[in-house]
Amino acid sequence: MLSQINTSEKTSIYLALEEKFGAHNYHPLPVVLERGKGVYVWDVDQKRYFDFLSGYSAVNQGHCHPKILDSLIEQAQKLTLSSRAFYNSALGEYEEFITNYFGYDKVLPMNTGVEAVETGIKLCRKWGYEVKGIEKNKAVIVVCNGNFHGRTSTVISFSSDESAQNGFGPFMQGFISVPYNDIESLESVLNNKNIAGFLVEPIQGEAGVFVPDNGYLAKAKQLCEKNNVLFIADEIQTGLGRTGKMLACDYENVRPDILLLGKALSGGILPISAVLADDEIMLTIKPGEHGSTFGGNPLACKVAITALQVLKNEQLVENANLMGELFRNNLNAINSNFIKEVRGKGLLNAIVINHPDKNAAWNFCLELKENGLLAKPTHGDKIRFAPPLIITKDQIEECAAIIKHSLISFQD
Ligand code: IF1
Repeated sequence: MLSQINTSEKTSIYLALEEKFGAHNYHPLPVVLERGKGVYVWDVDQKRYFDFLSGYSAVNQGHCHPKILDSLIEQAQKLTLSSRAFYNSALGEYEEFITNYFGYDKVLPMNTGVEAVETGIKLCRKWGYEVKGIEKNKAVIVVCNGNFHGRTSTVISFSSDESAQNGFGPFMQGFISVPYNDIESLESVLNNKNIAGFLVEPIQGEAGVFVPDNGYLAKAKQLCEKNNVLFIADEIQTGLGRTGKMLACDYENVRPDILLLGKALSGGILPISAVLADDEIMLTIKPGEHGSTFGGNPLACKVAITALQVLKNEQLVENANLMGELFRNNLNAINSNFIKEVRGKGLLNAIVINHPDKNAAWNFCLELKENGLLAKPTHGDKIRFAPPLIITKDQIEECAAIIKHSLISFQD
């Protein structure tokens, strides 16, 4: 039975406000969230849901984590923004903390994930000219088909998604796209003297949680080293414990030359991103050549330190690994012909829907919503399941039961 859109009077008021006064750049599920705590969110009618999107993996630590909030509130009453025209008492402490945490010489602090991607591109190009010796304005960065790295004009220039590009040209030059998870294709382009870097998601999130073959990342890194090309890992969604390792690259012991982080770096409290690299790369950018108004603000620094401490102190990486395996086992045990595939690592998972109706995934998410679980389709027939990493065994089993129950009623 397809779920009728069932919205309360109060919900409808909020939907109408966004319809009338907001840009129509999203098509959200018809639910209006008002409060979040841990793995739960509540709508304006005080109905509780399991959040299986986690703000697109920004609330790995759970909604409104008390310790991260305390850091926010304490710093917010002291100094929120100094600008980088001056030093501030939180930035150096944060820079030392995060570079030790991930084992890099330096960090360039930014705000959104796509700003970290743009920064990584600029760093890679600068290194290409000043260290590798690439001819000026000839640097090329290799990317993968099916990538998602954000929505700025440069970044959509190398998207393979027509809807991400349509109407937004002309596009930035200097990118070559190869099939994901295809070492031969990557090798065939890397021996070009103008190649400066390879930008890759260790697992492609938006593409529908596309997990590459074991060994792909390690072989890609080896090829990059062999060809003096920088390996740039976009861990903005896969990083910070999401896949059951601190970084998804850790599954193959790959150390990126440039590491991009975002989202859960703040526990979903405010936009914080970071670019980590060693001196040979990072020091190619000189004073005044890059930055942003809020990059490295003291509020973000204190929040990020606590968000990173929470990941380790609450063993969220280990929990993501264990709960992810339990979740996939529960889903596979449902054994429904509606589920074509269950895939993922840690708590970054997705199911591929098997149904003739192109709206099946959307309608199934409406059914899940009715039954108290929020998830959203990606690219039509895939539904991503990514709860906060604090989720417990009992909650995983309760959610697997919700999915199973929803399947049965959906297919009736
Ligand atoms: C939307 C999903 C999309 C990202 C990776 C960089 C960024 C993202 C691997 C940019 C952002 C967000 C953007 C959001 C939906 C969500 C997303 F995969 F996570 F679901 F779009 F693909 N690298 N992903 O995933 O970070 O600038 O957004 O902070 O734009 O709808 P941002």
